[in-house]
Amino acid sequence: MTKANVDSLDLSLQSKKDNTRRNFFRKTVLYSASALACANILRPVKLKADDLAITEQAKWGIKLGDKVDKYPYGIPSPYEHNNIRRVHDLLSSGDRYATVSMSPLHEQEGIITPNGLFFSRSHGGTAHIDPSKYRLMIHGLVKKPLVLTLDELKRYPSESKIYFIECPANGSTGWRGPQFNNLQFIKGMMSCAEWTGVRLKTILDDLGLKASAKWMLAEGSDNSEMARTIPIEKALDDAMIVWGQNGEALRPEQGYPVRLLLPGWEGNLNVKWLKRLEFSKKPWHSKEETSKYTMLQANGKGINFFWPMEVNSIITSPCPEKPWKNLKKGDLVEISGIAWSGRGTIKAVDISLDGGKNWTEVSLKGLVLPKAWTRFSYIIKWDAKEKIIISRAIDDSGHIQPSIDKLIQNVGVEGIYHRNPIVGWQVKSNGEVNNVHIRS
Ligand SMILES: Nc1nc2c(c(=O)[nH]1)N[C@H]1C(S)=C(S)[C@@H](COP(=O)(O)O)O[C@H]1N2
Ligand SMILES: [Mo]
Repeated sequence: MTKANVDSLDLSLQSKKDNTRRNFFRKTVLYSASALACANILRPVKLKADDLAITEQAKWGIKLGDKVDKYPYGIPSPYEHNNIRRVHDLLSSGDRYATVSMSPLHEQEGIITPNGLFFSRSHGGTAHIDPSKYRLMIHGLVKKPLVLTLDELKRYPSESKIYFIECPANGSTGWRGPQFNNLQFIKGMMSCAEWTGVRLKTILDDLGLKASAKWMLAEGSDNSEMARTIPIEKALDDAMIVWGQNGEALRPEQGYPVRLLLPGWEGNLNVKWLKRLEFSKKPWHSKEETSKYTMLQANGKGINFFWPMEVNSIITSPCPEKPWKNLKKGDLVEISGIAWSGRGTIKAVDISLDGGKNWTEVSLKGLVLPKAWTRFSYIIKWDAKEKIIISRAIDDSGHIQPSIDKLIQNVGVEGIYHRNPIVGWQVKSNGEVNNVHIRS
């Protein structure tokens, strides 16, 4: 086992050569955009003045609806029954306590994952903590060690920030081939939310960190007693102790009442049901950073302490669960997806319709925030021909998604963490979508 600095094994640093290639192929952008300017999204149809769906009173409008207070806590429309998290037996070894329930990315709109759909990964089941019994201990190399209740913790000034959380194993299910023909099971080990809590730096400024403190241990109080060591630089940078998730208390699956949030870093470092932060001179080498969560390289050696999630992207529409239906040649249709990077902000996303020969820079829509999901969109004119549609993201730290082959050269095939290669879908002439393994 060797230790290394985060940047010493660079999975996806953009090379000069890649830059030139990108600029060359970008020249095609203007051409394709102008070709679309004169087309319509929907073909005009003849209006039917006597369309019963419009002229007759609908059956849901004849009677009164539900009483407005029927659901003190609202529930989704019963027609949205397919928009649910899922566990796959292949990944759960028959056990629903130490596994992952994946987010339905094919149903995801925008960049905020609803709380009931946030992916849930636990090593010892979902703990339920009575908030009045909750305590957080902060000790070790601090001048004023203390134990906080939840009310006391919430007296610190709060912030709300949008960040994704991604398990480093996300993508591993598609790494060696198209094992699942399904977006949810390929990329559903991630979600994005607005988190509310206090910056860890605010607490540490208050308690007084000793100069010798170089590492922080974060420990959970659940059955797995998940513990991870975090370098002090991250603790003093953007780390947060959070109690809010999309405008309400954290969900039990996300660590109610309090979790650690380390924006952009491996999911497992975001310790849930947080009970203790200890500051020390040296790292701990907990079970999670020796037996798990090390980064296996091509030479068979593992690196421990490999933190940031790499720049990445995935097309969410179309996808195998959401094929293109009833498209006619000449129709305009939107390709949409999510890009993200644990190292910074998404700078650009390129899409190729031919498996990587030609690339076009596409638009980023809505909020473009550091360490948060970013939506991208590209409207094409459907030509009813089979395509391989893939995306690649570039972030403002200079990283670009590598091809599968380039990543294999760097890290070999055996490991399962930090797999961020360019992936995508085969879209058939009838609009059906399949997972394909694109080697180049
Ligand atoms: N206490 C504790 N914290 C934990 C875990 C756990 O099992 N126990 N799982 C970790 C892992 S492996 C991941 S990927 C993230 C998942 O966060 P989520 O369940 O909120 O999506 O939580 C991390 N924090
Ligand atoms: Mo994880």
